[in-house]
Amino acid sequence: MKAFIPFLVLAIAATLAPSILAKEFMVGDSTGWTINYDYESWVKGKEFHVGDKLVFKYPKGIHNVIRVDNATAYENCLASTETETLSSGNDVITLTTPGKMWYICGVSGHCKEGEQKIAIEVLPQKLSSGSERPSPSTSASKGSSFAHTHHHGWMIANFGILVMTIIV
Ligand SMILES: *[C@@H]1O[C@H](CO)[C@@H](O)[C@H](O)[C@H]1NC(C)=O
Ligand SMILES: [Cu+2]
Repeated sequence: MKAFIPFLVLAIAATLAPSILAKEFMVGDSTGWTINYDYESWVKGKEFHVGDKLVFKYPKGIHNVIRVDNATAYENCLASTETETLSSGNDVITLTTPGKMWYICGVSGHCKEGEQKIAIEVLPQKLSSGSERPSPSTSASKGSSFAHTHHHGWMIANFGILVMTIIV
């Protein structure tokens, strides 16, 4: 009976496939968020979907992350005064809406001379791959609800595994 447990775990994981598709992108990979790095190339070939996360990692106090409103502001490194500045050194941004997104470092000169800026295109939420079931929640457009599904899914999975362990 114990031999079936891995299969049960797999079966549970498969039913949860849509909720574990969300990806976390470390901006700049091991280099992180800094000046004189080619973020344009880093973005190339990557697909960003609603529900995915961008992680900006840098020594706290050295850089920051500010969202800018449009391509013009991005080109000219103009941060909107209304957007919040992230400065924890480990800033996680969950992509919640499809469309273009622009982020820059607000430290003087870093965006303009240091090219510390990133522009991405966010695609709609990825739901179907790896699952043949019709998706009941295709209309979900908010990344936040996605994050909840994610957590819930794992709680259910853990509970399922616990129950199976007790039964066996
Ligand atoms: C672009 O964003 C800037 C900065 O927030 C703003 O001042 C400007 O009006 C915006 N331009 C367009 C075309 O929306
Ligand atoms: Cu900076």
